[in-house]
Amino acid sequence: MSNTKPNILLVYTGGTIGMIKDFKSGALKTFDFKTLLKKIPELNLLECNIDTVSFKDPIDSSNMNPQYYVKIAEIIESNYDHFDGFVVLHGSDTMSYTASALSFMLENLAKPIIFTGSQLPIGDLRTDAKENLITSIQVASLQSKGKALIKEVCLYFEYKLYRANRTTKLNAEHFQAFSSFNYPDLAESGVHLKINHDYLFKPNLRKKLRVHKALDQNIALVKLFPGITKTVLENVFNISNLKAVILETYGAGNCSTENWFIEILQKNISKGIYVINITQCSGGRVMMGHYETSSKLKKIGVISGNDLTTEAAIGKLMYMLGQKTPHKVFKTMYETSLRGELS
Ligand code: ASN
Repeated sequence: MSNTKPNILLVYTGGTIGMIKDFKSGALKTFDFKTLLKKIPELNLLECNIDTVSFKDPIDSSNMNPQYYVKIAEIIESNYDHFDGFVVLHGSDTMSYTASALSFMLENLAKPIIFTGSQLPIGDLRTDAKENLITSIQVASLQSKGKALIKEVCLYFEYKLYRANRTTKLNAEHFQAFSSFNYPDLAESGVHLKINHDYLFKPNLRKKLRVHKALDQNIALVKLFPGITKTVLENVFNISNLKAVILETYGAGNCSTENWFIEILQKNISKGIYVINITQCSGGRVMMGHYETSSKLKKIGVISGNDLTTEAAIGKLMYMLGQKTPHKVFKTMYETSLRGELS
């Protein structure tokens, strides 16, 4: 490979971007990556060297799971020193979950990992795949003084570059499918590629990349709704080996003040199960103690998820439990920003 142009590795995991219609049923299914590349001859015009690696069996991202996260992390780890940037092609449905988890798994990352995908397959006449892919590669190629400009896990979709662990998929139909409510866009693609330098993550460059592959899936996510019963909550906490529950509460972190509700939480927190409070609103944050309806949560030791997205809250939890983070520092560490995931 040439020394002057950046070297970019494309990692293909699956998703609509590389799908075709099944002849018989008409349903979309994944197809071979080599064919995908043939559909975009424009890639040869980019000012970088592109190499590719593909999952042997590409998947619809609804089948994504932490074992695949490890596979992606291992591909990045084994190619880290040979490439200047990485573009991960991924289905959009669970892209924010994977990209958020990867942001925690890759500690001291000093190169760009850009997740992208599309709403329409690359072969479709009106596809959004080409722009998403081409600009993602350009973003991953950006350099400043011979070093990567972007040093974090990002998500690029429909003209916007986001910090991955701040994103959520919001729309199943629009090309603008993602949003980052609680953190500004890192870049916008128009006639020019406008980078918001102040918002880029600045890692400690003296530290070497560490790849954490242990993720603990013994967690549950409960979205509160008016009318949720004691039986439902009790049964969630009775799951064997359960280590933590993320509660999606109302507004600024509020919930019912009924005795049974608080008692279940209190009993389980004292048994050592972590309870994390995030808001079911798309934007804004949890402020326990702001309303009477969240004061009790604060008192019994519920952990504040602040303005974490659900996707980031899950990734951070699996990562911190996988790390065997000691009980006495768990709350403080969870409430601290590790990769720019909370404000
Ligand atoms: N079902 C697809 C996936 O997530 C959706 C997409 O990529 N637009 O794999």
